[in-house]
Amino acid sequence: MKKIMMVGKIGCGKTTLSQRLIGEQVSYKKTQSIQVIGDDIVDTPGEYVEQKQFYSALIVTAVEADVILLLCSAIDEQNAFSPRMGSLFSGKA
Ligand SMILES: Nc1nc2c(ncn2[C@@H]2O[C@H](COP(=O)(O)OP(=O)(O)OP(=O)(O)O)[C@@H](O)[C@H]2O)c(=O)[nH]1
Ligand SMILES: [Mg+2]
Repeated sequence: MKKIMMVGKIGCGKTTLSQRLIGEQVSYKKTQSIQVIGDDIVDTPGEYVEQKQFYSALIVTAVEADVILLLCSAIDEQNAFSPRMGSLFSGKA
């Protein structure tokens, strides 16, 4: 599997999706720091995209990932991503 990094607002479902992708039982646990789930998924806290001072942490963590998933909740009326924000990640997003 390609190395995936999850990026998105608090509670959008990054950890839940990661657990489902590796076939783990879904259990709620607030992500407080960058976590590796299974062998190939890097899960990030929603605060890292909601607070600009953490963008640099996302950018350096993305170096090891093949694909960056920018996730939005289907029921959220606003997303956290500015136009062309994916370009921060060298075309991997
Ligand atoms: N607070 C809370 N939310 C839960 C619980 N069980 C499921 N959820 C819901 O699960 C949704 C997705 O949660 P996560 O997958 O942890 O979301 P996330 O994107 O990883 O969020 P962060 O880790 O905070 O960045 C949330 O929007 C919650 O509404 C629970 O026990 N407590
Ligand atoms: Mg999480």
